[in-house]
Amino acid sequence: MPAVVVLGVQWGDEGKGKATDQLGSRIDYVVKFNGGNNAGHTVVVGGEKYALHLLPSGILSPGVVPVIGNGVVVDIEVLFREIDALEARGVDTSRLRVSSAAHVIAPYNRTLDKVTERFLGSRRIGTTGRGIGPTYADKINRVGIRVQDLFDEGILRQKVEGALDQKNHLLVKVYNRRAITVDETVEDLLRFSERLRPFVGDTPLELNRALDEGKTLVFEAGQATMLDVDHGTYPFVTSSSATAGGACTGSGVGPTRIDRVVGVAKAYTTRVGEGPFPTELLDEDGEWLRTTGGEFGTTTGRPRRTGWYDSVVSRYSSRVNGMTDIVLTKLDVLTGRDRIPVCVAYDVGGRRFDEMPDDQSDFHHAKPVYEHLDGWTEDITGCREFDDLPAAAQRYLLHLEAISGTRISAIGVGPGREETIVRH
Ligand code: 2SA
Ligand code: GDP
Ligand code: MG
Repeated sequence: MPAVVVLGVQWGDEGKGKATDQLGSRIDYVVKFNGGNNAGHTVVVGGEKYALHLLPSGILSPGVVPVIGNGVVVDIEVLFREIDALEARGVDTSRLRVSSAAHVIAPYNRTLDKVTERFLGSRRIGTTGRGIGPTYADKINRVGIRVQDLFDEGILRQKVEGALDQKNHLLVKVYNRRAITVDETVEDLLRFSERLRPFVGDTPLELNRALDEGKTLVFEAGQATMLDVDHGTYPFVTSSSATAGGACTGSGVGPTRIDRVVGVAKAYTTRVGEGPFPTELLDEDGEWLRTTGGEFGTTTGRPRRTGWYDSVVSRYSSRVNGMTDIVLTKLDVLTGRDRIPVCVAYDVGGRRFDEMPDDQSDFHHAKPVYEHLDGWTEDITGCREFDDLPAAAQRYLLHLEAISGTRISAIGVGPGREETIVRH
């Protein structure tokens, strides 16, 4: 498996960090290709818990080269905070590579993210407030700052001036804030540039050469399919391509070189932030899932919204990503339920939708059509083979596999690296 994409099937936090980390012993490079420090991956190694935001999960495996690809937006201060915290715990971060073409989150974009959300009021997206959306907007608007600009103060100054022309108008006239100066911004952006320099390089070239040499690459998505700017529940999405195509544009590796696309899905569903969520549970079952599953944001600590498994979402995700495998995580969380509902279709005002409605209003009004499967009470965290699982858990998995559009090749039965059942 020379090149594998690992991505989220639902609305994020499916356990992509753990899924990538697990492949660790067999891989040479882990490439982050979208998003920034809005992401939060929790990986548990030998009982030690690591929360990663900007760094790819591969940083925890000795010998793996972690790469921040051109599609990522980088908050340089956060990057070094994360590096320092890991170094303090004995993790070697010296192998990190950062694309010279990645965009940098400027301080004014963090400010704009927060004030825009406040301004939107009830129409807010529920962003992480890290400046992600405004930085991608600058990229598309061609007024972004790239990593390579940090090594030429003259060019950086020019670009910041150009960007601030627009921002200050917005900040002062619309949001009633003080204007931001070019000097303070340039000073802020240059603070870590010398420290950053040794990590920076032509990562598309390095990755393609690594593939030529037969190395194994994992492309690790931030966020998830339903938060993808094209394929997600727009406008309640993040501003990057979290789907399989993003792995190519965000890394400079062509689609013909990708061998497998692994979708990570929870055995139920969660969502952070605003936006439609058909299987959401606003009752005690939802609270039970949140408490039992520990569903609180890795980055912001926000409680995650919870609901039952939605196979309409999984089939949609299977399609738009060309998924070859599903890793189904957190099956252990469902232990102890008498019956487990699984959404197989939607009802929209009396019309049945077996597939994702392409009209946003229909999706906003979608009510889940459930099938009810038998639950199990046995502790499954010690299971390492499919056959070790109780019969009802096996039936639950086989049913999910039949309705999700892709084979389930691994199953998570606990947060630890080893708490996994591998089928294929
Ligand atoms: P943004 O900040 O512009 O990317 O926010 C836009 C939407 O994308 C959602 N989003 C996320 N959803 C789930 N997990 C994310 N990462 C953190 C985690 C979240 C946290 O791993 O737990 O700690 O709160 C993530 N990042 C962005 C966000 O909620 C908005 O709906
Ligand atoms: P990511 O953003 O997709 O990497 O996911 P997060 O790390 O934000 O959230 C997933 C959470 O589930 C983390 O706390 C993981 O440690 C935990 N986790 C992953 N797989 C399993 C599993 O199979 N069982 C249990 N109980 N927890 C898991
Ligand atoms: Mg997460």
